[in-house]
Amino acid sequence: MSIKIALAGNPNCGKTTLFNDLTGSTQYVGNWPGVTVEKKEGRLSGHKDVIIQDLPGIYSLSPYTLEEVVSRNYLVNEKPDVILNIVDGTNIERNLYLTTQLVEIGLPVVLAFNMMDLVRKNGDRIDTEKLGRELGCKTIEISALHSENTKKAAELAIREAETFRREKLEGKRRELPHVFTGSVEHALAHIEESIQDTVEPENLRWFAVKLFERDTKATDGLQLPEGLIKHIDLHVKDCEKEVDDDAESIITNQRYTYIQEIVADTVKKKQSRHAMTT
Ligand code: GDP
Ligand code: MG
Ligand code: K
Repeated sequence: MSIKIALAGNPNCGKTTLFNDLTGSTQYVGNWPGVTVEKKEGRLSGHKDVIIQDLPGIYSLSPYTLEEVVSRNYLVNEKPDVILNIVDGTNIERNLYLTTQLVEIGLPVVLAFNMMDLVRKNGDRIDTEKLGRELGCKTIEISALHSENTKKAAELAIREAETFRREKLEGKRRELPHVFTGSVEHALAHIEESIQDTVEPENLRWFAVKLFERDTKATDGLQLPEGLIKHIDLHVKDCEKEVDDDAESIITNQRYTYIQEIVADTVKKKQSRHAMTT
């Protein structure tokens, strides 16, 4: 059975280094259809049935840059078997913003905490297992530059893809992290309910958040009836009134707040910036 692993992460998180390490000389380089964004694909060394798909480096899955749109269209429409999300261990807080979006898509996500050689050198501590439990992902610590645990990361992704496939057949649904506050969750629950006949159960959260944000690029393909879109918008407007902010900012701000909370609980920097400047 063939498996497709998509590599996703921020710019400079070490994606190319990992991709080269995993695929060796079996790379194919082209462009994504219709755009001059580089597309790189390769075969996992030693596994002829496993394809590694490199995605453009991105900070978010918002609709503003070509790279973001290419990445999310690929993940949502082509549906790789698993996402291997490379997280720069020296820059956790910024990197996890993308992670909170990736887990909503409804594909299994494995978190590879990269640059662990630097993290250790700096004397910082990251409870990667706890972060994984919080975000609902399997985790591994790697150093792509030193080929440390890279093969294991790919193998973990393969196992996750197989587990997810089995669970889907059994009709199991995975729990998502609790990112948003009550009034947002309330609106999202209503939206999910109103589109449950249109999208696959595991993709409900992704489309509900996109509809909440009025991200039409992501939701036009659903071809929802006009009346339903108006109905959804009433829930969004209620929430905007209650939180006193616009929908897109609400989602963005609550992601940041959530990440700050889980990072405060799991990442201990040896030297805080304050300690260094005083
Ligand atoms: P990309 O933008 O995500 O493709 O990142 P690159 O693979 O180009 O890596 C960015 C920089 O980080 C390069 O200078 C790499 O050599 C370096 N790098 C990647 N992985 C590691 C790692 O595990 N440890 C260290 N110390 N440097 C790394
Ligand atoms: Mg690169
Ligand atoms: K092209």
